[in-house]
Amino acid sequence: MVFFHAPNRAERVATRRFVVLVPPGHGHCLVRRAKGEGCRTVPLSGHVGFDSLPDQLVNKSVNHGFCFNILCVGETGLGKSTLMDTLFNTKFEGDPASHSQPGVQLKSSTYDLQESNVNLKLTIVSTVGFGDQINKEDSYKPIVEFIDAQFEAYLQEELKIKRVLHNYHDTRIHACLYFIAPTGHSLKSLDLVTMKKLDSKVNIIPIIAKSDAISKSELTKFKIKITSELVSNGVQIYQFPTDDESVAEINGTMNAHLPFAVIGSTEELKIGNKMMKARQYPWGTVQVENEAHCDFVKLREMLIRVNMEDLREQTHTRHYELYRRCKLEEMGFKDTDPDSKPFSLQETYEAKRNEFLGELQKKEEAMRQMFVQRVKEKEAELKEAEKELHEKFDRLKKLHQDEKKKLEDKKKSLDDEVNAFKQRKTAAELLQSQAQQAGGSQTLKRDKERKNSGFL
Ligand SMILES: Nc1nc2c(ncn2[C@@H]2O[C@H](COP(=O)(O)OP(=O)(O)OP(=O)(O)O)[C@@H](O)[C@H]2O)c(=O)[nH]1
Ligand SMILES: [Mg+2]
Repeated sequence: MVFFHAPNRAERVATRRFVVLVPPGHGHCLVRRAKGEGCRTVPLSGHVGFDSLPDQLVNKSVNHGFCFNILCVGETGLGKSTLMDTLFNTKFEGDPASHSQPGVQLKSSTYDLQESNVNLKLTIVSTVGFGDQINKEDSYKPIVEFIDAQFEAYLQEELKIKRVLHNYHDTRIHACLYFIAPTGHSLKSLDLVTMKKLDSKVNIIPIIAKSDAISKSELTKFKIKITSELVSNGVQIYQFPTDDESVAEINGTMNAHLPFAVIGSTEELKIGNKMMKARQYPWGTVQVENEAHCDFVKLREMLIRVNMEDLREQTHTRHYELYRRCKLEEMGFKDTDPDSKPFSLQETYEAKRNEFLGELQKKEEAMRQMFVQRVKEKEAELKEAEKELHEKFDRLKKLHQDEKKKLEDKKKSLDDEVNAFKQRKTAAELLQSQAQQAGGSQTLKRDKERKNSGFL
């Protein structure tokens, strides 16, 4: 059975102060005023009834219900799901992740829980694939982005004209349980880098997971080593508050036990004549809720039973406030102007609008200049190309003319040669025909002479 502490921390503080002001058995109230404030102390002569204010506050909160969001950051298989099941005494769904995820992801599940008449909307967000990549440089990024996304969603709701914050499902992370592997050596650089990136955004509670894997003496040294590494690297972990005197002592003691060494198990074993959550080994049994065996009870006490409200409050007043401030400053909102006068929303809006319009104009001008410059460059390029083309054309024209002249000269000389040849040919033919004629008359003469000599 899980017990939620109602009233919350603020209400407890309010109630305590009230008790101081109204001595039991007195029908009237001593109304005090703080020094320097301009109000008078007046006695009441009868019961008025505003002493029920804390009760009204508690009733309202109980009727409305509570929400609590836990982020479990830790390597695959370190016992995140088992610890959540053990802490809340139930079985949440959740399949084991594989070790072959290409990157880190976050898985979120929301559950409605009820204990006595208190309703709790619990969201458990777990890392999937954390520590499984060869290059772990960016492993923290999806976690930071997830936390910021929840802050951003809340801020957007706050900035709406019609906002419904009382009904809003607040998904901002209230507690980050950081699971440290039970190596017994020291923190891994992945742990240090991730915690350092998260410490200004979320309440980090470091825990040594599967602490049944470390011996008692090793565990003491391991805790000291982890604490000194966190300090030397400037990692701010969540400190249980000691300003509320009703819990100051227990919280102070518990701060010295951090990081809690936890063991998770949903298995119930009979020990003596009682059923207890435990893990059974060949050599014996380790009891989850036995403070001599591990710090599970301390964690449950601190996280759920004593400081749940402080974790919620710190998330809103410290981490969300920081996110909101940075975001609003980024958007140009300021509380005071350069003369330390309050800045009105209207002025801020107008200043931002003018700044935006100025920037827009500058950008437009720059773009216009760039356009003109580009056109000029293109024009020059085209002119250069045109000039080159003209030169090329002239060159080709000249070349063509030269070629043409050469060809004409060649043709003329060929024509001359042809004519000369023709003349030579005609002369040769004439000579040949003359020779043939001369040869023919001689043959005739010889035939005649032969004939004449034959008759003789
Ligand atoms: N020895 C030991 N084993 C544990 C402890 N807590 C869980 N386991 C075992 O470790 C294994 C993984 O536990 P899970 O709770 O699934 O771990 P997980 O971190 O949720 O794993 P993923 O979601 O897959 O990253 C299971 O076999 C659990 O029984 C523990 O405190 N000590
Ligand atoms: Mg799991």
